[in-house]
Amino acid sequence: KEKWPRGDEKAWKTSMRGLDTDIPSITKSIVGHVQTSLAQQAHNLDDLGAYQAAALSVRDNLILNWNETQMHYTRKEPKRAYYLSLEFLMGRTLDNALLNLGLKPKYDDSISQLGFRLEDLLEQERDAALGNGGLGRLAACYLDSSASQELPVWGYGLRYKYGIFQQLIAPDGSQLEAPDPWLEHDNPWELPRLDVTYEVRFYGHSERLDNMKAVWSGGQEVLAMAYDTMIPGYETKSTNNLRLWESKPKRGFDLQSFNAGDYERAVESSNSAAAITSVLYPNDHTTFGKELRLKQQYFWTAASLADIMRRFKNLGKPISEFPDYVAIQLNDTHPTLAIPELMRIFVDEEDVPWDAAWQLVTNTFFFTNHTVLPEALEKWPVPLMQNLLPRHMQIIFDITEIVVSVVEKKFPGDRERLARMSLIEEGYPQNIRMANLACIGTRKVNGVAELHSELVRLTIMKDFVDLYGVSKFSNVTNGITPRRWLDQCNPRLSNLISETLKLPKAVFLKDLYKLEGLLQFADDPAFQKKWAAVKQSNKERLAQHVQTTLGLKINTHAMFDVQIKRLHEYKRQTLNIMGVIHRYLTLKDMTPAERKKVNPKVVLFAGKAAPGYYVAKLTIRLIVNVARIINADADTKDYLQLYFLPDYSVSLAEVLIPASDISQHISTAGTEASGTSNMKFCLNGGLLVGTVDGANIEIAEEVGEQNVFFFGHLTPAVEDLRYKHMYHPVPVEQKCPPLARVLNEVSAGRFGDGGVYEPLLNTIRQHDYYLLTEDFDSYIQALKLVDEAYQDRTEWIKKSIRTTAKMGKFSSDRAIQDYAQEYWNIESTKPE
Ligand code: B1N
Repeated sequence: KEKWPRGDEKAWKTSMRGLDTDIPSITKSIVGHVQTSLAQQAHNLDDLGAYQAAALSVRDNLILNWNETQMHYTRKEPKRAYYLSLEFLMGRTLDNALLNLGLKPKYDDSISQLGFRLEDLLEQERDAALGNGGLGRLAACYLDSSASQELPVWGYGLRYKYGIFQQLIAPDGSQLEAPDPWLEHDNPWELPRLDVTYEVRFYGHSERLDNMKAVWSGGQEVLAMAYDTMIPGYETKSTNNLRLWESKPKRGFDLQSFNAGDYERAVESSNSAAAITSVLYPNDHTTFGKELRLKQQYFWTAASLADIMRRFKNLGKPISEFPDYVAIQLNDTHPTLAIPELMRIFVDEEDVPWDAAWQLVTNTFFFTNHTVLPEALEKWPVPLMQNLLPRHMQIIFDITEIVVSVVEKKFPGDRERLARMSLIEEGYPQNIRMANLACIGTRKVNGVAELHSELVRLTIMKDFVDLYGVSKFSNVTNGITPRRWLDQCNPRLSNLISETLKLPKAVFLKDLYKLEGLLQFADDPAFQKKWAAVKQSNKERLAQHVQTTLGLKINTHAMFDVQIKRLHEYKRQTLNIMGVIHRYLTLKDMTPAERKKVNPKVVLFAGKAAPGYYVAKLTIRLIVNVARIINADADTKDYLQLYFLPDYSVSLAEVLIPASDISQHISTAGTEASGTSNMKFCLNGGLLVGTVDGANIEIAEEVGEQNVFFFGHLTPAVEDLRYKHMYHPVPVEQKCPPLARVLNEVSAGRFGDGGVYEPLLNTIRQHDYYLLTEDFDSYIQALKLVDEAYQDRTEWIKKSIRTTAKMGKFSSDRAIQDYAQEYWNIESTKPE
């Protein structure tokens, strides 16, 4: 063995840095970074520079903890879990890192000494927005919970040069997209790993040998380079890793072996190596079958598996022990190619016999499904796969043989069943069903809320439940990290809770069930007053933010009603805006004296639409233009205000959520797998208006139905209603006159742009696939109950307190414990 350390051991030992945890060393470290890392000086340092220096100083601390944690893992050799996600919606890091390290007050002091304000510096940071919505933010919460619970978990993803697009609103109210150059100011939170690179092959040809083996050669090779982001645990040294891959051209590009057609494509800029990780695809819940997207998926899974394999091999264990050291969670079907890729590594490179390799693979992977919407289920055309990944196509065909033989054995002669379960969907072209592959290649499959997991078993995975039995299919209800979604976004509330429960924050931030202690204070008028004051100051903070960023003046003495999420027909922002218009028309019908009795309300929307999703974009345009009319109407503007806040982001959510009185989660029953912002609002004392869908149901179970505002048809009714709409359509005028009135006002141009909204209105008038006409009446009724409940402010505050108190279940710590114990079989372990 090599001598360690090299050179003079004493020189090493006496020179090792420790953490900067006292104010003088923190100040020294920040100033040191100003001087050397930034090459700036006190006289020319602005907020951005000060942010960068502070970030670099915090980063030093993170790196020291990271080094220790990773060294500990290397020595201890625990089983590790890897979370493969094409999206990680991290948001900002500085504030979170300071809170997790427990150093926020000290940095605050130190930064003030240097003449800056920590709050201002925090605002300098750009969001890391490498995700579309809930699925990506869930991955981020899970990393926080894994590190906080000292679990050996790494994330693997892609380092997109451009994250989710920036949303602008054009003068006519429609969405415009601009690129998100988040790396422009340099990203202090990532460490480029020039020495961690792998070659990834595309195209070429695969020649079969005997023993199910093959040799894959030729084609194009690109380089994957690692960038590491430190993931600090809360109140622990444990600091995990998020490894993101960047694509780079490899020198000695083998263009020679390309056939003429491939050569053409190889020189196209969109297909060049660097293009692979250039941009996050901004579509959720739709698949396009674009080659670049498939390239992203393979590039990422191949690099991640090569890295995992290298780490495993360093252990010197026999390959048969792979699943004893490695668990891999597939975040939706996006990383499903990891299944044939690991087969390729085992069979072609490690000489493992096919059947043994299949055993190892199916004991390594776990699969989470996040949606049952048919348009979201990934399928890849066979010819595309064949051309891009010829070896994987062979392996997929060979795995298909496994499916055929087990199905044939259990259900002899049931050809229809076989056709449904096959990995290959017949057609022109044939398609590969990634969800089927993800199911048969993994040990367990889970949905993300009870109802959703049930629907997974009853619909998309039904045949597989028949085959494997129900125990392979279970549920892990999603969760959110209370560090970011309580303490960081709502420090006033976490302070109040801490003071009231006489507990250090860390106690309930690590064990969210502790919030139940608030129940005994729900009837205490002094506490209620403080509770209401926190909500009020959060409304003012939001109003201030909107005033400075958009120049709009929000009435902070109104009820705040918020819907923030991706724009999608199934999420029914249209139902909300139609409800707002209905409210406006009702107000207009009233006499001034009647209006005076109405409690003022501010309705806030935010969210992005996929750039190619016409109806969703039209919904934004309608909201913006309705807002213009309503907010300018002297009769009603004191009672109803409407805003669409552009460019929704994690950072904006952190300001919006603590300010809400109610939030809307109003998907057609059975369509929203879970939802996670519903949990965030409730944790911050906002009440929920929602359908009986996703995690709303479990929230109601916890807080009691009397504390939520449920409406709408239930899941079992949806299918029949859709059938009726298809074959026995009833005009809206007949079915739901109040909604018909709203639609007609929009059609008639009351909110401008006469005619342009017809395609949107027609989705309701014609098939009404998402059943707005069925749920509108009960929706309006629910909002009326909200108004009535809000009149009795004391009762309202009690509901709010009780809601927060019962959010224990929705901590992502609980969800991660479930994955760690029931799926990955990993244990906590920490340095020292
Ligand atoms: O995943 C979240 C859930 O809380 C939401 O209910 C669910 O809608 C969301 C294709 C998706 N499902 N599917 C996606 C994202 C990107 C993409 O390219 C699909 N996102 C969800 C967390 O479980």
